[in-house]
Amino acid sequence: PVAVKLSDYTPYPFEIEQVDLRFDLDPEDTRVRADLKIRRTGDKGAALELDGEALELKSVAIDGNALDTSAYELTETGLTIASVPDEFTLTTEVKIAPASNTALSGLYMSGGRFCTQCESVGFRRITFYPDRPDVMSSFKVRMTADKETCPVLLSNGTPGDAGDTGEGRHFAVWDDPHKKPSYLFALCAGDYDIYRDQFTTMSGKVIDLAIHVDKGDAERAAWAMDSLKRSMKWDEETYGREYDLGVFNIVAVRDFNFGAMENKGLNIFNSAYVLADETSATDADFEAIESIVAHEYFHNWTGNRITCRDWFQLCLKEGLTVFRDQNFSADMRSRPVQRIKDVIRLRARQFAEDAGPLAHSVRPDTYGAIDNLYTATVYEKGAELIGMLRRMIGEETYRKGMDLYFERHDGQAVTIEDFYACFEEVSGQDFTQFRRWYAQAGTPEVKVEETWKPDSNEIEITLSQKTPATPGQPIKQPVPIPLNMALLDEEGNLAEWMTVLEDEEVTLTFDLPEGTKRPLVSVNRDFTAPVRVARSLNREERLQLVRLETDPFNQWDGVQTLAKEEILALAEGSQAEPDADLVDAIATAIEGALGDPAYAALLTRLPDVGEMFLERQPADPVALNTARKKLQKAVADKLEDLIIRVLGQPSPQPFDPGAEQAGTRALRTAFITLLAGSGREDADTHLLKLYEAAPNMTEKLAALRGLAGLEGQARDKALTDFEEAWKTNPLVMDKWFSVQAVTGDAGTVAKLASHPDFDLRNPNRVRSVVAAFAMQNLSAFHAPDGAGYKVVEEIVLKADKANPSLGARLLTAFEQWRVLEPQARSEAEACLRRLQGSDLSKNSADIVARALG
Ligand code: HT7
Ligand code: ZN
Repeated sequence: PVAVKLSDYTPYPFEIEQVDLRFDLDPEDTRVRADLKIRRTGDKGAALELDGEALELKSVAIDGNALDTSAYELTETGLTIASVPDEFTLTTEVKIAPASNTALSGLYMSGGRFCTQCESVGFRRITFYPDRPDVMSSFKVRMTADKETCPVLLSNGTPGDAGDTGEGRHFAVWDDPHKKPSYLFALCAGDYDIYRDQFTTMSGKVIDLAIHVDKGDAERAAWAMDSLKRSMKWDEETYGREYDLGVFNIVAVRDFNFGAMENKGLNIFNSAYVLADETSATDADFEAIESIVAHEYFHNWTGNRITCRDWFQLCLKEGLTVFRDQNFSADMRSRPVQRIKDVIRLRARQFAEDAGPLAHSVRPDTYGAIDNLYTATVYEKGAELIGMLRRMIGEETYRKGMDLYFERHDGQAVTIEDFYACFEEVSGQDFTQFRRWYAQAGTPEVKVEETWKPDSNEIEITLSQKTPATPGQPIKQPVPIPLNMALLDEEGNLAEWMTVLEDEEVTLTFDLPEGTKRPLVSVNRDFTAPVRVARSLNREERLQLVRLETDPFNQWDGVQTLAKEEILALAEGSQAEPDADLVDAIATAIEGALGDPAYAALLTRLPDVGEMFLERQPADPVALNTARKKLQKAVADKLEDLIIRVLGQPSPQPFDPGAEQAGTRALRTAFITLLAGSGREDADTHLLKLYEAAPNMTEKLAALRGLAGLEGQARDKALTDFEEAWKTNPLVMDKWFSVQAVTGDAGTVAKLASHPDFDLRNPNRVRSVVAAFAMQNLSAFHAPDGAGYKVVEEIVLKADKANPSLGARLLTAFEQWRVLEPQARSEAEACLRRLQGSDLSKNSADIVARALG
């Protein structure tokens, strides 16, 4: 594909002052009439260029005068009118067929209802328009639809006139007073059950809130509503941001390419992130709903009121909004636990991306396919950069900078430079060097070397940084790295400070009081910077550090590092069995943390196989998986009594999705996982009992997952029971597909793909099999015989035809192929070459070409 470049940016030469849209909705033949009030703002001779894709043009007129076909040029990608006046109204009429739109971009149908997805370039599949975020306009929408199938008609803004139009049809008008780019346009029409509530803002305005769901699902939207109200309050208290319309609507749809979409006043959600109750959703689902509802709501200010000038600036809204939602979750739950979860996600997804052929900077300067820009780097690393900014200037100055940003740029489409100018102004600091973080791909590695001088009681700490080369960026500059550090001894913290490592290397010297014993150095506490820390400590020193560490993140991370080294040693054969001292230390850390069960649960987690790919190459996923299981079994043996005791206690009742109970359940499910990996003869019968007795989905699913990894009758019984119980609930059935995909092999995936309920058109279902297998079951996906690749290839080729966005996302599972042991590597390469020779969508072709490099 032809690359789009940041350096090619030019402003649009026209202003669209007003957009009037009229929809005559029909699944096969929807008519869209657009009246655009246009004024020239740029070059006198500029032609009017409008984007348009998969549209059947019926008519085009300027100021009411129909244009002859010779007056415009119509192509596969748009409509150009060479000569237009300086001020005029353009009217176009197009025909579209929502029922045949399988790409789920533009106007499409899900579960018999109309819905839209316009970010990033879906609006051009609805009407001809300058479909770019820097063209902001006021939208008025009138839609007509069948009254029986579509009693509810929604769009952005606030509702206006509504009524019958005869012949069983009716209409509704929606008006959005806030100027917005086309990617925030939304329309939904259908028959829903509605969960309603209200929120009173800090200035006393009463907002009507409504969540629209499938028939019969209304009560399952209660948690999403509760999360929405808490998000609204949090944004007022934390950022001084008030909601700006009288209504806020959410619509849940079954077929959706992403988690959710922040359309102005009308958020559209993947139903997986709206619907939850104790019997059908896990605590992870409740947590995800809370954070995604918050994320989309927070976009109202960081994304909608102030948007991106162009798609290269995507991190401006996404990194910042992820940072905001992470802090919301930390305030709702436990800050250290939230930090650990955020870092697990960052390392699993973003560090892997940064280390492979798909590496790109947080603000890339070129892209091949826009959909492929929605990455962990833009979102998660983007959030880390805001976190570093806040740490470097302090919370108060950060808030001042945000206030200035909101005040200065409200109603505008801006850049990262505009954002940082606000922080430079309030802090007096220069962020030129810091902005390298936005331009450079790759995860910096910070090396820590210590010298202890007992004669002078001096400790010298040398910190140095290096960012590895990434595709297209062989040479890297140093970036400012804020590192929270401490010196620890038996009593606690001897000293605590933050160093910003600006240059390639810095040496810090500390004179300590006479008689001080050699202190331990704690680095990157609370994960202040998204870097990899390299230290040449031996096991003894690491064990000591875990014991004395006062920072919960670093204590957890110390255990992770020890576990990683152990798994590597076992996988490489330099050690036959797990070291008893190490297993003792892990068990002791877990036992010591039982007062905070959510944290204790995280301590039981061993690093995933994929995390080890970053540590030593070539990586052998099968050996790593076997080694990981060995260590897990040793920890399970060590904790056997505790596990049996904890699992013998009843689960907390009545169910509450809040942090406290969720923490207790997190420990219970962690122990269920350990039990499953214990190798005990009675593990399967014990798990089956737990499965049958579990009063909530969190524990039921943990037991089912444990059983799914064990052959035998208990497994079959539980899987059959689960399917029978939940076959009419698609979201729960996704879990049934997923547990088998993460524990089975290529044959399991083939079997799941031929199940009557496997639906290639439903992204959730496809992801529950293919993404679960290819991204969470690495030893099977990367099986040396290539069977994992073949089964994924077959399904992805089919999915990609209907839905390029889905196809391309699944193919990112191949991003690590170059680091694999020779057999898997050569099978992966062969598969990628076959894919390259196939008829792929533009999105997927972009991923495959970059993966092959
Ligand atoms: N801003 C939203 C992005 C999104 C999206 C992007 C590409 C294709 C489909 C999509 N659906 C939603 C989601 C968010 O970050 O809030
Ligand atoms: Zn977002």
